[in-house]
Amino acid sequence: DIDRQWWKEAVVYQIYPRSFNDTDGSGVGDIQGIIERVEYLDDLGVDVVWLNPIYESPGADNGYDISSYRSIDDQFGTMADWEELLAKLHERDIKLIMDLVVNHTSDEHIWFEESRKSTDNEYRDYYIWREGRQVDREGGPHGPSGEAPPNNWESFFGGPAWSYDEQTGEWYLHIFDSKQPDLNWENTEVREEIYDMMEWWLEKGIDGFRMDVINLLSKPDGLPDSEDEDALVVGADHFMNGPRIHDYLSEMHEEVIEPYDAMTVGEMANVDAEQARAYSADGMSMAFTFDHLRLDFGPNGRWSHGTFELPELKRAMSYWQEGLGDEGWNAVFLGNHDEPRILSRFGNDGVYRAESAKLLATLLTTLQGTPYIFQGDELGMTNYPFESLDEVRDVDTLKNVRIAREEGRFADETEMLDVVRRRSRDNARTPMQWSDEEYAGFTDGEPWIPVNPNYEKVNVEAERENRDSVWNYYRRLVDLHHESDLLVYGDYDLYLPEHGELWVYTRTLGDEQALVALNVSDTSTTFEPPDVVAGSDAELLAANYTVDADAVETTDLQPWEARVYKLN
Ligand code: TEU
Repeated sequence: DIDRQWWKEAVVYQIYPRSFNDTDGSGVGDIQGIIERVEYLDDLGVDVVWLNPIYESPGADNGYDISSYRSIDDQFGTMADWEELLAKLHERDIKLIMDLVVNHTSDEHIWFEESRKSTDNEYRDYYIWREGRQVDREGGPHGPSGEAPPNNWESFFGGPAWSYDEQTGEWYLHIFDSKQPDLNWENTEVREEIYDMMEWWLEKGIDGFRMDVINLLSKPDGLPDSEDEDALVVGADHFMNGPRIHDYLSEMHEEVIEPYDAMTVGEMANVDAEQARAYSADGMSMAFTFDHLRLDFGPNGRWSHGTFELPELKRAMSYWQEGLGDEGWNAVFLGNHDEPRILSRFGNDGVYRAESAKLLATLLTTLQGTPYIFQGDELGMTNYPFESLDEVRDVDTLKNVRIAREEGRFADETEMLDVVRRRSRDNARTPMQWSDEEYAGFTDGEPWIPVNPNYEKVNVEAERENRDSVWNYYRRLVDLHHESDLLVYGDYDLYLPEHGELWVYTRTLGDEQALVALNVSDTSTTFEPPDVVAGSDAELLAANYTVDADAVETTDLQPWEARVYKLN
């Protein structure tokens, strides 16, 4: 009675093309660079590649500001290159999913260029335009005669979610950068344009979409002010999971996704399990949720640092493991191109770099759900040691830091740099480390963003030669995940929820059972198996230390030790 789906059994590898592999010396990764590494992906054993945006874009937000949905940006190559990539991936049975960014376009998209021309332009209603408010507000952006933005919503990247446009004297909504105006999903023509575009890509042979900020599409009538000034971003209470979101997504699913048996993974900040089940009922294959990536936010939210204990992380992730039941499916991930490196955030990127990277690999591949590996995590890449803002490229970091400074939210520059080192999205965006050659073998030119200085030690070439490397461990765990219905479909049960160092769970499918024991700490810790499994005969399926065990017994687990037992 297993509800089998190809995407439930897959392991996904996320490629950030700008930082993956450069073949033309421009310093920016390109599609030919990915083609050159298809064999690498096959060796690692992944089944699906998710490509971050490579569409034509002025690059205000590294491609999340699209000016033409059906073109490849010159800096990455041509449509012919892209077609070659798709063919080469498919030859090796690797599927391809593309990033779908349809909450907003670039302000340089022809629709917006038309839309801003006049209030009666045929594209006016493709975006969200409003008159300003006639209140005199001190500070902040002002239209003519002291006018204020239409409501109090904020942009994710800092400042108001509205910009004034002189041409017509009105304001347009942008939940992200001012160069990313929000599309008006109320407009049927907008929806049809987007569905046509999606179908066009599916016809070209892609296997699905990763859907950018997909639960932001529906904005409520009247665009009311937010009452929740403490929200992740002001306005989120209105524009996340908005009133017609399920109409749009089920319509999208029926019109374009279903006929192709495509997979979809929605990026969904601020959903609970009940809402996620509703998205699943719309046809969404799975969702990225973020509870576990908020635990280290500080008193000033994302741009400040806070600490958390292991039980909180277990609680956040176990909530999702248990919460979807048969009505949804998890996307298991610990990081992506917007987040710090998983090893620096959840592991120990110093003395226990290799051990903790392997522990995280174990977690990713043995929780219930489809595992996502972000490029470089399979090497144990770490955060970048930023020494100054000159090394930062990311619009999100630069803008938020500027505003936090203006508002005096950092005690001093040391605290500012500390937060940047922990939080900047650029931590994930430094070039992939292929070898110990100059610029880590990423480019023959000058890379668009600095290379992490640890590349001489942490790189693909060195790790592939070493049997005990993080890379080889990932490869084995990817295989293990593939071989085992138990690890894909088995139920998750958590033990010792309040234990401060150990994360212990079983996976159960019919009469098969696996036990995972992780010591998420820098110290050796005694593991006393829960009664239900204590003493069972067992086979060790995976371990990141050299150990012998043929039964589940009380034992000391070394720092960051991970064991996966199959119970007999
Ligand atoms: O991200 C949405 C988003 O909410 C994050 O940028 C968020 O600010 C950050 O993850 C905080 O944890 C998506 C894309 O992944 C991101 O790269 C884009 O910048 C953004 O949408 C706009 O398209």
